[in-house]
Amino acid sequence: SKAPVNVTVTGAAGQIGYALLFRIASGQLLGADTPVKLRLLEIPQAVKAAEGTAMELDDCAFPLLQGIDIFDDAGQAFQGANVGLLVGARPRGKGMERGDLLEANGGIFKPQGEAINAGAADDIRVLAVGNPANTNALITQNHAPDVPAERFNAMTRLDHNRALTQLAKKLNVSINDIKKLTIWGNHSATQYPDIFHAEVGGKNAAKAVNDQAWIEDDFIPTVAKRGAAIIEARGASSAASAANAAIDHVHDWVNGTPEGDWTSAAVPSDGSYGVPEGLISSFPAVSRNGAWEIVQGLEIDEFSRGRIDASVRELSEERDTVRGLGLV
Ligand code: NAX
Repeated sequence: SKAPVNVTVTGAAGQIGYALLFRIASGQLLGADTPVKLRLLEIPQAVKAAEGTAMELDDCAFPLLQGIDIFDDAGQAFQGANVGLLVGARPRGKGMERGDLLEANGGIFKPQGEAINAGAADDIRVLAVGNPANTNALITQNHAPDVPAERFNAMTRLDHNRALTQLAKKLNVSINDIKKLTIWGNHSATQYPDIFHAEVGGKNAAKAVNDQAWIEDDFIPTVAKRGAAIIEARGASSAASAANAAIDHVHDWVNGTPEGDWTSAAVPSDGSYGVPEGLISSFPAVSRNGAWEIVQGLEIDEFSRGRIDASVRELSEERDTVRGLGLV
């Protein structure tokens, strides 16, 4: 039988953590034939809550779950980690400027990068979920120089999944009929959900929609502001859907994406589509042999160019800010 995979989850006692851990332990992250060991990282005040979640995990008697360890020290939590899900982050407080937010998160993601560099397994794959996810991934990557840069991703899969459903509803088709949708840029309000290369039942999705006003005034803002709409409705931010997207992202990264389709993942740019090299930006991506490849050769029209550039500009500004803080 297969050796267990060590999965480190930060922010394990938070609401995404609660939605995520049971799915990892049941085999949905890596597949039904892969045993897992969970390594949970929390701040000291939340260790007790993480212990409570671990008790419930025990009570599920998951056949694939081979162990749970809980830590309040990043160095220990990332020892031997094969997968790191970086969920715990500092939320934006009242009156906090973007620079303050990036600095506070630097205090979390810099030591986690160092811990990954020092102790993670050679095949470590890291997904930043905690916001600002793209730049948190960049900070982590910069403090793990011995790990290949492409092993650091940020999550835009929730945005991708949100966009799939909005488009499916508009066209009154099944999710399964839609292929090749793309989220470009930053996981923020500037993100660009692109249906100009998407296909529905093999035909171009934008042509099937045939309504530029819907794309600009309805679809794009609905997807980009969905997080706020969830908070407004639920009184709490997206949790189960965010956990689901993290599962989808890592599952596809490890096991590959289906032929004839792609997904969206924020990966280090190689300069494709004019995105400055090194920025962790969302692209159309396929996964082959355990690694992401940015889909090449898409024609970008003027409308899409403007949207991509605006989101990438924001990512560049975030990078400049964390550079100024000495974090990258
Ligand atoms: P919660 O506040 O419920 O949980 C966060 C947990 O992280 C807390 O238990 C906290 O104690 C822990 N934590 C804080 N600092 C830590 C550290 N240094 N090491 C380990 N743990 C630490 O937030 P939750 O709703 O679970 O959201 C977590 C993050 O996901 C937030 O940053 C949120 O903005 C982000 N999201 C990202 C999404 C995406 O699509 N990329 C969507 C959902 C979500 O908004």
